[in-house]
Amino acid sequence: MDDTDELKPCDLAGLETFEFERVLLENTLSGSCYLLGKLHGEPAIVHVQRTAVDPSAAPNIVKEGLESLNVFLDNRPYFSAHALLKRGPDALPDLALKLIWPCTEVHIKKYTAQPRRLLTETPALYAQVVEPYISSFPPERTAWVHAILEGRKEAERVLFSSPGEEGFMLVPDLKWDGTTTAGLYLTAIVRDGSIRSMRDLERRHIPLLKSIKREAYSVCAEKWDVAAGELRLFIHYQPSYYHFHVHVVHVAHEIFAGMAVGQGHMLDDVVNWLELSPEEGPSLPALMTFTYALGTEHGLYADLVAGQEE
Ligand code: G7M
Repeated sequence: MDDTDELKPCDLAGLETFEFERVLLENTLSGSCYLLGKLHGEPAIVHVQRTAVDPSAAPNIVKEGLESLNVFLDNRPYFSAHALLKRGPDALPDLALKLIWPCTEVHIKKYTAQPRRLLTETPALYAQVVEPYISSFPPERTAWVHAILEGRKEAERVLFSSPGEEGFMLVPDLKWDGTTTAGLYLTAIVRDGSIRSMRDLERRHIPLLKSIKREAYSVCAEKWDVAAGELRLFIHYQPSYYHFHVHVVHVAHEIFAGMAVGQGHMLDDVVNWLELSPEEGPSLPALMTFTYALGTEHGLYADLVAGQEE
């Protein structure tokens, strides 16, 4: 969640005072929704989602973990039922909740259902529209990144950390609650704030990108017994914040918008572009034209459309 640094000691515990305004987005696949409302007088987004079922816990749940069962379809050999889980000290959580509070207009736009359209960004359009947009990005939007890098937030969750300009940190992504290995989702955040997106990468960053890959493989093997061939390492363009980071996601993870063609770029491919870049002058990521989809409410959308038409 953005702006975690600014969280006052509110918290999810104050949710009973949440004043609901409207549903921003509904996802029938994950059975989740984003609600907009007010918390302690300030705008808030609450993401409500059913927790994933851990396959290793499922047999026991089915055998002895159910409090009640309501069969609503009986058409042998097909049966469907609603069930309630038994309470108790070992009970599994029913919901995974996330809160963005206080949230901004940018958050509201981001999580509002909206059509997506394909756009083509040439290097000229990058210089004219995207670069100024990135430069004007308020520093508060990445306060949570600095809080992680400086060890003020999420310190107990850090999986790997290396110091210096060429260092980075590996942490579980906000989206992963750690329940299932198939949902494994980590983020590698680089320390060098001058790399704002994939477009800023140069040949000299190859060792950094390779060490992200190496450490991600090693952490996932040691901690979750997940092999290199089970991991998809990729970069978003456009990302939602401009401090360079790499997504590390289990190959069995449900496909989501950020994995769509155009939006996600394999880390290995990006390393290869850098290896093929000229020794002098701009690197391939700076010279390439990218085609990707953007939500029509995205801060870049209108200017990119206008720029394309010129
Ligand atoms: O590449 P893109 O900018 O789209 O992805 C950003 C990633 O950062 C997403 O996968 C978010 O879930 C993740 N993320 C965002 N925030 C605000 C946090 C946070 O506070 N902590 C962690 N660990 N991950 C975050």
